[in-house]
Amino acid sequence: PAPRTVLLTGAAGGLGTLMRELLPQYGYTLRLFDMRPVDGEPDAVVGDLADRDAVREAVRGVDAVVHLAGISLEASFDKILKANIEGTYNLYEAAREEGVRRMVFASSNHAVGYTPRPQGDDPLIPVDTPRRPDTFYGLSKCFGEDLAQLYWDKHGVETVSVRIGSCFPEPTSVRMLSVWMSPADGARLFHAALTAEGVGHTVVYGSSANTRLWWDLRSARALGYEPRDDSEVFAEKLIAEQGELSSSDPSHAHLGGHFVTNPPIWPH
Ligand code: NAI
Ligand code: 15L
Repeated sequence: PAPRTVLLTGAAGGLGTLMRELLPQYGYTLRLFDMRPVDGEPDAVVGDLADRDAVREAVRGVDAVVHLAGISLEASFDKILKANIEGTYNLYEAAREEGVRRMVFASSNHAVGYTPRPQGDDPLIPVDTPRRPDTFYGLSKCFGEDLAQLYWDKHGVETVSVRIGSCFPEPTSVRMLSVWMSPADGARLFHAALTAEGVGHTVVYGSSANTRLWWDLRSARALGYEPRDDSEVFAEKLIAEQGELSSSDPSHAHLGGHFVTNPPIWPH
């Protein structure tokens, strides 16, 4: 049966706020979890992924989890270790113990951020391209994908790992013309990831059907995802303001964009 009750971790964040507005339209009842209070949601569970009892209680009785909580940008290794690596482990372990069968993991393009971006007629980047994290943050997403694979192979917990490009109401940079996922397409993709059958552990890229797309959406489409948006409607304005991406600028040479060159985390 399709999941109906879904735990949304990271519900107070940017993507969590968008998804808690959009996902109920697909018929889900959401349970919200975040270490910060969720605006206007007094029933949201305020808890830290580091608190194993709180995490276990949060997953009890849900059909599926959409896991967005964590540090969403580069940070010190110690912070990433706690929130993204140990936190994601705590969540999967709780899911296993409570019999939750379906997870959707917010991975990131920064798991493969050092991959040179396609230029000209170069082929789209496949989903099985070798991982090349561009940050400790991206490294934690590689860990999450491997953790998801382990919990499928060993425990039968299914996951769709979504390597999200940039999910914001509008693209705000020329790079985002390639990697943008509209919030509405994000909800379509999460819905497909929650309902597709037999996913085992499947990795997909998360973006809209952008004219300037850099990666291959076939594994996402195979779940039933049909993106409806294209960032190209924003292209003229953004390119007039910022210019085309320069092929010689190191911060535009890779999928991860400025995560490759910035922020400098060493020494930390
Ligand atoms: P965000 O930083 O706005 O939200 C993350 C939320 O997680 C925050 O509300 C924060 O309080 C919560 N959180 C952090 N550590 C926690 C902990 N230890 N326990 C409980 N809650 C904790 O990030 P955003 O943009 O909403 O992203 C959500 C997820 O999607 C993140 O995992 C991020 O890495 C991933 N992602 C987002 C992209 C985007 O375009 N927004 C792109 C690629 C990946
Ligand atoms: C991410 O992984 C971040 O969480 C998000 O804030 C954006 O920076 C996005 O990648 C991006 O690559 O634009």
